[in-house]
Amino acid sequence: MKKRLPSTSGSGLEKPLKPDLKKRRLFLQSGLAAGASLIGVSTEASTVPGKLVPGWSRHLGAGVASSGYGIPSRFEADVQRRTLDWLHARREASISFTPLQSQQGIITPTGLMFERHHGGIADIDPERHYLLIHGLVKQPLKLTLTELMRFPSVSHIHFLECAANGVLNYPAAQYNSLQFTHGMLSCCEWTGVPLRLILNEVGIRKKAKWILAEGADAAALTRSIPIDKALDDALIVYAQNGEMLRPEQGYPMRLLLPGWEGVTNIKWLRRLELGDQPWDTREETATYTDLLPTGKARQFTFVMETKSVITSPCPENPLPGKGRVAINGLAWSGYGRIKRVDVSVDGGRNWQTARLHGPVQNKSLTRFSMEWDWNGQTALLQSRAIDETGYVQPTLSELRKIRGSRSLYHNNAIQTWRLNSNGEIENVQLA
Ligand SMILES: Nc1nc2c(c(=O)[nH]1)N[C@H]1C(S)=C(S)[C@@H](COP(=O)(O)O)O[C@H]1N2
Ligand SMILES: [Mo]
Repeated sequence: MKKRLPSTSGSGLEKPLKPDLKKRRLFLQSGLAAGASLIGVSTEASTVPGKLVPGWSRHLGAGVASSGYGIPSRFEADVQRRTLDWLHARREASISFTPLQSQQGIITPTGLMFERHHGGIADIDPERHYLLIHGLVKQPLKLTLTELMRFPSVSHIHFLECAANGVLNYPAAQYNSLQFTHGMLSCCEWTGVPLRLILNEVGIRKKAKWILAEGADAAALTRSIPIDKALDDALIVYAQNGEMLRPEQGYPMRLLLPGWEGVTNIKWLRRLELGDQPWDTREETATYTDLLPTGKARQFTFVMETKSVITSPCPENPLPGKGRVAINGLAWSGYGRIKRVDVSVDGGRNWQTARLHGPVQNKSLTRFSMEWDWNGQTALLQSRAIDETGYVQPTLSELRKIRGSRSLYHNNAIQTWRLNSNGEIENVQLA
């Protein structure tokens, strides 16, 4: 089988080798040393009975957390959103990536959600913000946050994925890092008001077929949304994971279109205008369209199609040694629920059905796992998701055949991790 190794050819990018792994090792060493000197006992001290008892079991701990808002253990300080110096590192356009390699379960901690801003983070005073709903409506409406919160609300778990997630793997692999290949993805519990209820309130005129959604940030980001989605499962959310939205996620209100490309989920939402046709805004013409080999571009490719990835092992999570290991991963689909995930350890020749960890939710991340006896030899690990509509996650070569090499967005191809005999994982692409 021909394999193509991670390549930087033609991209002009440098490929840092497992940056997270190196950092994590360094951190663990220094963290241990600092901890040991602080409590004044040998590093052999542990909580196992019969061994030297460590300081944390012999002395009173600190009282309640010193700050009113808790933070993770200092030994987890390496779990961070990360950015790339060359990739939109400016306020005009910035991106940070979710550390999926450290995510336990389906909920992304709020402070670790990837960010994508086209004009920086708007710092909005909710007292001075309102949402205007106008255009082809019977009665235009202005809604403050307080007024929005008077509507009946729902809480749903949904993933959010940037259409550009996977761009660092297309057409060629560039990074040995799950965080950078798949980290424009997050999943949380969103609380807000079904847009349908608000549209009922204003009264939709017959000719209305599209809605223009506009943000209050410096980019005034706008996208045209078909009215069917607005009446289906669209939400105006004001909270995530049990607290009000973070500024970087669109405080005080954002549009949430479950399963649809991140850019349509307008943050800092200030305006919804109903019209009879799309507006062809910048973010749906110059960008967020997919240029095909024929020279034609696909427009309004809203749905984030079925995808999965093995999160452990991965470049940041090497295997400690041969023997029985757990292969863990995440699967999701913008079409609905995940039905099945298959795992291969031989580059897609043979597949085994993985176990899904329920409850399997609609347009949400879903965990899967498979136990495997690793004999210590090189292996090609892959996962393939299938959703309830029967959609099967494509291989990279299937995707390349249709999309060619100029299309940037919507890379939902099967990921291949090469497991080397030393337990380390490399990002590879099969020919
Ligand atoms: N107003 C506004 N909305 C926006 C953006 C923006 O820059 N401005 N970025 C979009 C893009 S491209 C994505 S992928 C998601 C990212 O959401 P997050 O930052 O909460 O992860 O928000 C979308 N909504
Ligand atoms: Mo995006």
